[in-house]
Amino acid sequence: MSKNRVTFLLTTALAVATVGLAPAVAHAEAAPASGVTAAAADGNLYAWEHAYEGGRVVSWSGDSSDWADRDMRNKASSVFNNGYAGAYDDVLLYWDVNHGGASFRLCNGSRLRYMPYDFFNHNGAGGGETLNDNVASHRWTNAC
Ligand SMILES: [Ca+2]
Repeated sequence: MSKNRVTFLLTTALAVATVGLAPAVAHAEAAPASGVTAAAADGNLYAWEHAYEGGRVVSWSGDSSDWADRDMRNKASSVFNNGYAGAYDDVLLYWDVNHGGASFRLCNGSRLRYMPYDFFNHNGAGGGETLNDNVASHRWTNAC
């Protein structure tokens, strides 16, 4: 076997080894990401009657001028903005019906699991009051 032939074989073997290694490295890097998959956005705002997502749950894909439409006005104690990321993916929660009074910004992907310690901004009637059992309407916006 000539010296050139040996060099060719070694180079080929090295190339094969390198190619064989690349997918393994890529897979090792991709694996952790797939292991921490979060719940997929579904375009809805969720509200539960009790803290920690307990009790009855309702949802809206659009705006609501009065949470009585889901029998949830002044009853919600936990909420989750599971809207699709993009335009109009944030939610403003309002103290009064028809998007009136003070508001609270619930950014896309955010949740409040225990609302007694979350408060409306001082930007209208109900400002500074707890969100717990006080949300009456909401709308999707670009607030965050
Ligand atoms: Ca409640």
